[in-house]
Amino acid sequence: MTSRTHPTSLRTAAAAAVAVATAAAGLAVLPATASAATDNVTVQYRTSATGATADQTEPWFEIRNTGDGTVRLSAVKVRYYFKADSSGTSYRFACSWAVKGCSNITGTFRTLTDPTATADRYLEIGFTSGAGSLAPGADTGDMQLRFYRSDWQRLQQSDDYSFGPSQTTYADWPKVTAQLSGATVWGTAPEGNEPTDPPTDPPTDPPVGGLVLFDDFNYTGSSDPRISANGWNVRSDSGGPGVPGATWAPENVTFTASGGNSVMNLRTQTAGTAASTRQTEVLSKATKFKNGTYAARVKFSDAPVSGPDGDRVVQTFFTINDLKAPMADDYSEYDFEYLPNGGWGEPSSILYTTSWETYNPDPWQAINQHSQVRQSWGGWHDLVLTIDNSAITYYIDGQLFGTHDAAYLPERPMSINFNQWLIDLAGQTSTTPRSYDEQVDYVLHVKDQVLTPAQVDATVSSYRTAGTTFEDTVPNP
Ligand SMILES: [Ca+2]
Ligand SMILES: [Ca+2]
Ligand SMILES: [Ca+2]
Repeated sequence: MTSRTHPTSLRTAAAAAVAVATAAAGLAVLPATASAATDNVTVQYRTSATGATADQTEPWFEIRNTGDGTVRLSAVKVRYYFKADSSGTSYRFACSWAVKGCSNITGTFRTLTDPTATADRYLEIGFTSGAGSLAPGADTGDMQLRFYRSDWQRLQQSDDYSFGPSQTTYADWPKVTAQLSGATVWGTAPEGNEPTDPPTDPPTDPPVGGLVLFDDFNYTGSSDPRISANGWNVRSDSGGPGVPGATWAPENVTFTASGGNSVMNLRTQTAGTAASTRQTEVLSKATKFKNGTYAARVKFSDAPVSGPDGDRVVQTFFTINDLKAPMADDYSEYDFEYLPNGGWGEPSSILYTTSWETYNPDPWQAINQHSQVRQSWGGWHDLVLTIDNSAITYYIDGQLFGTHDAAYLPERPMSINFNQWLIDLAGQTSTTPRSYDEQVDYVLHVKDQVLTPAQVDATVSSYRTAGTTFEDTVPNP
């Protein structure tokens, strides 16, 4: 890991002014005129499961670019509308085979806002950036998709809006819809259910497909060999950030149970001197995480476990890569940082989310955008960060916390990190020992997919239902 020498401090007016100036310069270099190309796609459909009832529905698609501009597949959504067997029935999506690669195709079920006689749900097909683009006239080739009841009972498809039992070879099929960057460009939705952007229909099941890191942090201790085998470093060196001369204490990373769940505890301690200051950090060994969704359930603490309060600790969840040179713009960092006792000029509790373009360590200069809320954030919180090609968005406990601009998007992959460190020793000058805990229940990353906080919860629940405490299918770049 890079030594994170820059305090994410000095969120000064000067830094903000630099950020604004950079954003304005960015706008100035955009092309003077937008492309005049017209965008359009058509959707062809066939099915190999033609029965009124079936073990699974098999909507196979080919999407063709019939416009004269290039179509990025990650901007395309296709909806297949159907009537659920009952309101309580859940479904699972799968991809059997696809020219564009099943790992690049996603499926999400949502509930229709205005149900009709033949549709109260839909399967929404999407694409990750790995699916690439369609040149004018090009198509996706075969996408052999299917979905089935979670309980594996037969499903009825004769009452489904988008089902076409006679469509045994590919042909245009307007009873599914396609959206391109949110605009409906193909097909007719069930009456009263024109697609909206973003979708207002709630997802009913976690998305399936794509590349995921999930860790429920179910380990026995900091020396459990599975921690390293699963791709984590427990930091043990010295160096920044934090009090000069402090060290990083792997033995202060422990595992305990909370509410029937294994949680990781990062304990940071001090007795008012650099030599007695022991900070904690756990970070992924791989720098392979970029666009997509990052989530963690984290317990911040407002007070020490024992000893006098007041230290300027920073409790974090963040992603980062290395600064190759001062002000190098391919630096990337996205932070949740809680300061229970203030610091960086703040008198008391404050939570920051910060998106970094770059910085210069000396003389200090920061180009970032941040959001902040001054209040206590002690206790458990659901932290979600999403990054796509247009924005960086932070949520806490399902509520939007901040949206940051495209000027701060990452240029290169990053690591995933949790740490707790001390800005300085000025918040509490006593030499009485004290320690502070930050706890982490799980971490989730879904590559190249923007999940809602509800979808994050559903995804974590599905891992727990399956008894899976760890999975990592995110490839190295
Ligand atoms: Ca049905
Ligand atoms: Ca856990
Ligand atoms: Ca950058």
